[in-house]
Amino acid sequence: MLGKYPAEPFRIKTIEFVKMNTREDRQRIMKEAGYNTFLLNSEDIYIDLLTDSGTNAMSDRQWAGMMMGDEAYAGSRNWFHLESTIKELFGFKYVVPTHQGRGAENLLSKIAIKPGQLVPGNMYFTTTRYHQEANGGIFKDIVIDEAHDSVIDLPFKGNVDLKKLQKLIDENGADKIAYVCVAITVNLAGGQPVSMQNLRETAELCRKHGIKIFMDATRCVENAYFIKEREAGYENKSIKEIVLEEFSYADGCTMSGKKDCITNIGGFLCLNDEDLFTQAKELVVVFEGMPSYGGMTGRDMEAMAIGLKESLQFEYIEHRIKQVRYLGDRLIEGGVPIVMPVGGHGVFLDANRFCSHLPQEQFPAQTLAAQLYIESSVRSMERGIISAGRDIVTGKDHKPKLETVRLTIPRRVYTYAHMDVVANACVDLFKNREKIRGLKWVYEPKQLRFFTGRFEYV
Ligand code: PLI
Repeated sequence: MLGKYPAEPFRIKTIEFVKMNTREDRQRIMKEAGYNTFLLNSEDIYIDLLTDSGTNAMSDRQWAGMMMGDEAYAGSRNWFHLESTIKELFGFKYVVPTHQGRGAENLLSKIAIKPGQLVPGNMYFTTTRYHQEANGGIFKDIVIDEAHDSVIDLPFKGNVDLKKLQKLIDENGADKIAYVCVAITVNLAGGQPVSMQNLRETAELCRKHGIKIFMDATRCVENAYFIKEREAGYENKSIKEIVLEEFSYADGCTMSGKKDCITNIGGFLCLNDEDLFTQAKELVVVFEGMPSYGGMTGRDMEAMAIGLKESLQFEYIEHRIKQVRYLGDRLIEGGVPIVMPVGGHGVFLDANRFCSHLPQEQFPAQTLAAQLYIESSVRSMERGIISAGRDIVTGKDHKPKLETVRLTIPRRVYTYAHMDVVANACVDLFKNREKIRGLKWVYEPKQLRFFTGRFEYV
C-alpha cells in the first residue's frame, strides 16, 4: 500500500485558470442565483465541488483517443471499441449506449417495469427514482437502517437489508417486484460501498424467487476499492477482478459514464437477457440515437473506452479514495460534523448538526451550501429535503433523515492544497454557524426540483 495520503499518480500537463472574487460579489451572485448552487456560473467559482459527474480531467491518452473519433452516424469504430471494452470488463452479454446515466435509467425502467410494480433499491437516487416512478414503478427502500444515520461508522453502509427484501417478497409476491436495483456505491448515503458478500447474498435471494437484479454501476470502481481494502479474501485481488465479480451477481446495469469512466459525458445500459436487449435497442433510437452511439459522439466513446481501463489501475483509484478521505479527516480534526465513514466520491457535511438551529422546513443543507459559497467561493450541493422531492401519491415532502451538503471531488482535478482550502473554509463557517439563516421557496419546479429551484431568506 502507498502512504496514508498518496501523492498524485500523474503529472499536470494543462491547466485552467480560476479567479477569486470578493465576499461582497459572492453575496450578490448567490442572491441572484436564488440561493441554489446549481444556478451559479462556473466562472464565479474558485473550487467547484458541485459534483464528480462529468467534471473529470481526462488523460493525454484519452485526448489522443478523441482525435481518433469516427463520427459516422452508424457503426463507428469507437463504438466497437467501447462495446468490447465494457463486455470484457463488466462481463455482460449486451450493451446499449446512452447520452448519460439517466438515459439508461429511462430505457431500463421502460422495458423492465409494469405499472404498479415495486422497485426495491438500496436508497433512492434522484434520477433513478424519477424514471422508475414515471414508468409506473413504486420505489421501496431496502438499504440497511444504518445508511440513514450520519454517525454510525460501518465498512459497508450501502448494503441491502436482506430481511427488508425478504419481507417485501413475502408480503407482495415475487411477481409484484419489477427488479431489484443495487447501487454500488450508494451516492446519497455518502458514497457508501456494498460488500461482495452482500451482493452475493442479494443475488441468491433474488434468483431463488426469479427476480432480476440490475446494478447502478455509476461508481463501481470506487466500490471495488473499498472491497479490496475492507473485505476479507479480496486484499490480493485486482480492482479489475473485483469489478468483474461485482457484476457477476447482476442481470445488467445502468452506468453514468460521467463518473467512474473518467469522461465528461456518456452512459450505457448492460443486459444479459436477449429479449430485453431487443426491446432496449428498439427504444434507444427513439430517445437517444442509433444503437451504435446512443447520444455520444465517436470521440466520446473512444475517451470512455480508454477511461474505463484507466479507472481500474490501482494507483489511480487508491489516490482518488484517499484524497477524498484526506478532506474528511481534516474536517473531523476541525470538529465539523460529517457523514461517517467518508465514502468514495465526496465528503458529506451533516447539515442537521451543522445548522442545528434550523428546522428541516428551512432547508439547512440548501442554505449551508449557499453560505459556504458566499464565505469561500467553494461550490457544493444540497443532498437533503430539497433533493428528496415530493411523494408522487400524497404530494407531501419526502423528509430524509440525512440532510447533507455534498463536497464532491472531481477525478484528477484538484490537489491536496485545494482540499485544505475547502477544509479551512468549512471549519471557519462551522465556528460562525449561528449566523446561517433559513430559506423558503420562491420557485419550486415540479420535477427534480433541486436543479432549478429558487429560494430567499425566511
Ligand atoms: O447524471 P447521469 O444522468 O449521467 O447519471 C445519473 C446517475 C445515476 N446514478 C447515480 C448513482 C448517480 O450518481 C447519477 C448522477 N449523479 C450525479 C449527477 C451527481 O451529481 O451525483
